[in-house]
Amino acid sequence: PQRIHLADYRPPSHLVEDVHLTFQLDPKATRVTSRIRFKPNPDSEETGFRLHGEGLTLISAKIDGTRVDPEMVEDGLVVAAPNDAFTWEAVVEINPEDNKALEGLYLSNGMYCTQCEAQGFRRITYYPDRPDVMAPFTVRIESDLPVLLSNGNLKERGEGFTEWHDPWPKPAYLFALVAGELVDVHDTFITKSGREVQLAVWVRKGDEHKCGWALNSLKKSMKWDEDIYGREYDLDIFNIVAVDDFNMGAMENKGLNIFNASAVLCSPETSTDADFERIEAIVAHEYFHNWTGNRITCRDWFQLCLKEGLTVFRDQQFTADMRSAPVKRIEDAILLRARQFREDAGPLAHPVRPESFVEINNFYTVTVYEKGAELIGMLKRIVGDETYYKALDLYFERHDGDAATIEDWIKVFEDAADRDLSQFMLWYSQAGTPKITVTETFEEGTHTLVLEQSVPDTPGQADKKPMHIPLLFALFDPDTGQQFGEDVLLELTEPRIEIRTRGHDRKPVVSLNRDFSAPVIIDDTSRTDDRLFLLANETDSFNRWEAARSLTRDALTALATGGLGPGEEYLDALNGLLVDDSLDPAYRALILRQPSEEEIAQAIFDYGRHPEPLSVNRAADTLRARMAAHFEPDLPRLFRGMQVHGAYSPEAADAGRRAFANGLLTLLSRLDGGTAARAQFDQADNMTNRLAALGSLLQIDEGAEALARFESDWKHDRLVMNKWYAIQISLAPPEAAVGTARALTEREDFDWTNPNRFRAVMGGLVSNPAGFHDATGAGYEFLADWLIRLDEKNPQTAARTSTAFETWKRYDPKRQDLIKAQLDRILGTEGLSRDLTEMMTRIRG
Ligand code: DPP
Ligand code: ZN
Repeated sequence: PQRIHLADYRPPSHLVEDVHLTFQLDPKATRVTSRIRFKPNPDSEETGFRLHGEGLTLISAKIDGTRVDPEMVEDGLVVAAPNDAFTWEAVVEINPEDNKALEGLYLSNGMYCTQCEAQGFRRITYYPDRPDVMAPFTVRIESDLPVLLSNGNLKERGEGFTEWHDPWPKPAYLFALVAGELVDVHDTFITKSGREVQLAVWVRKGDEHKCGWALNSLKKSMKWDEDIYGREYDLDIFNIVAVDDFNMGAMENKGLNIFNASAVLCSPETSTDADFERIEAIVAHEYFHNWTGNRITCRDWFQLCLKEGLTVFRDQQFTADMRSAPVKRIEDAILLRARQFREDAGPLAHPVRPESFVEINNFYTVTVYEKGAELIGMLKRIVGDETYYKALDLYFERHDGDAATIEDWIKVFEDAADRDLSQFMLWYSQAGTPKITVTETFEEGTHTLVLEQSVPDTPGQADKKPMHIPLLFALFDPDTGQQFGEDVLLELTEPRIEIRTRGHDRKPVVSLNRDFSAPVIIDDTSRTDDRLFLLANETDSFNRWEAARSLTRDALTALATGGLGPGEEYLDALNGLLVDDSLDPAYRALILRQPSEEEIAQAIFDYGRHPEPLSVNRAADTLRARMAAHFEPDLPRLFRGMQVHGAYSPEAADAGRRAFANGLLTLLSRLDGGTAARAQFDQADNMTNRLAALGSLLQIDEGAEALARFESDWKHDRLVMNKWYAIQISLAPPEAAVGTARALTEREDFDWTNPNRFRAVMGGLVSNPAGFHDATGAGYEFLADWLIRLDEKNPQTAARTSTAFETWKRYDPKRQDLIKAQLDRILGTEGLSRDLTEMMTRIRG
């Protein structure tokens, strides 16, 4: 397959003035008629006229009304075209029913829908399918189905058809069409300039009661974007549609967002607090794309982080405002470290703006999204809040209607802040997580802090330059527990700096990278007593949590490698935080939450040893047991005190209490044999408490009865059953995990072409590392079998799931051999997709 390079970017040969599409919908033979007005692009040196197309049956083609006979090439067609403007007309036929890749136009449970990002539009008709070609679209849909939707405003509706017009020029990846037997739940929003917008969430009949939260989240997002960024919505309609079969979480198509049902439908009985929070954030994310993505789009797919990093940053700000900012910061850091640091440390490491790819779908990654968002946060911290919003205003003013680049983005910051940010640009081009080594010396009242930065080599990149790293830091007085002076924002630009302070009686305590100001690894050589000090005295809530986290990580790492377990002092300190009622319960829940087994495995590997997944699993179990024993005097009272009474509310306050209570329940279950968990399972009126109780029971191997009850209560609800599938695999005893997963795939309702169901099983297994890494290799073989099978139908989801193998070099030689054999087997499969071939090749290294 062909590799595409950023350096080869050339402006398109032609621009599009407008697009008319007519769809005659039919499950097996949908006709798409296009009428497109092209004109030569004055900024292009390309000659020749070429359109993308994939899997299309061309019925007829005309240029200016005269039939032409295009030459078919690998990814489309080439045809002789006039030197000035002309009209292209084509009729093609496509087969939505056979489309299980879920890209382009497909059928999901009898409903037509589309997914065009990144390159799905070329599976609908011939077109210059690249984001820098933007045009207004008019779309006519012909079908007997009752609901026929497309982008923009509804122009006309008649017997068996609708016609839509989207006046905002857009790239083809934002095109959308939906048709089916849908019902809507609707509302209105009045924009700040007084325009009324019709809002609707479209679902299958029977799901109406699960739409309210998404609709409400949409209204909050619209208001927030007006208040914080001054951005107003720009059409008369905003539609959201829930689809059962969807590769991603959701898609920001102009005026017609299409959502994975799991990212929109929710109710207290069927959804957890985490689902509510996630749905609120995804609705916001897709809505915010209207400005950062749609009005200003990407020039090419290498610039994906331009819209995704910024939009993730905006949805993180939104969640912080709707809920708790400190809790959100910690959650984001946990995710970043668990998934992005891991990506950055392995064979799939790539820059936030990649320089080449084979399949762009493989670059919708945590690096582009989450690390991309961290870069925005660092920019904001470097230039300050006021200048940040000035830069954003300038961005919208200067680039509205553009297909822009990262250079354009950085330029608005340079102009608004009047400073040179060329070193900061390295964050976009250098892959790998920077590491900062800390050394402290204390002599005759002088404290010296030495910080040295380095960026590790990553595939295809070595010998990196020093980065521009904003580090928020403070010094504490060890005697009073007070901070010396104000926070300082250090801007590290050199490979090494020294910070010297004088006149101390005793060595001060350093708190570095407060608020997780930079996505870096601090090589943490600080002593246990410094961390215990920060646990007690740090006023930055992130670093206070960080102190607890790193102590827990050390305890687990020690336990897993045959060392001593957690010290009394540490357990006492944790206990002190748990009973401290001045602390937000959500925050205490985070203090209590253990690092994942994955994180511990990585920590052991970083110390230069191969992690043994079973030992890590046992260490986690031992630590829980020790904690339960140590906290026993306070546990029952704390647990009771955190119960929420009254009607269920998904808002942060109640959700935080439930999160903490359910963390406590896990410990309590080790003391009472599951009595409290069983009672909670029976009495819960919401999914959060029900699922948490089930989890607690499964962890002590007492879950069988509850699992059966859960199934009989919810077998009619696909989304709830995905939870049932996942939890019993992820919490199975390691030796039973693969068997459980396999047995579930043999069930009647294991519809593996549904990405959510497929992920429930494969994701469940992978999140049970001691099960997945079973020493016989059974887990590897099972996953490989399913990747090969799914790849034939849905390469995108197969490729995404294959990242489970990205950590393979972390494990012992025997496991490495077993995994390598599976990688080779997959690679040797005939007809393997471009997606999975690229992933396997990169992972194998
Ligand atoms: N729908 C995906 C997202 O919003 C891709 N744009 O991130
Ligand atoms: Zn996005």
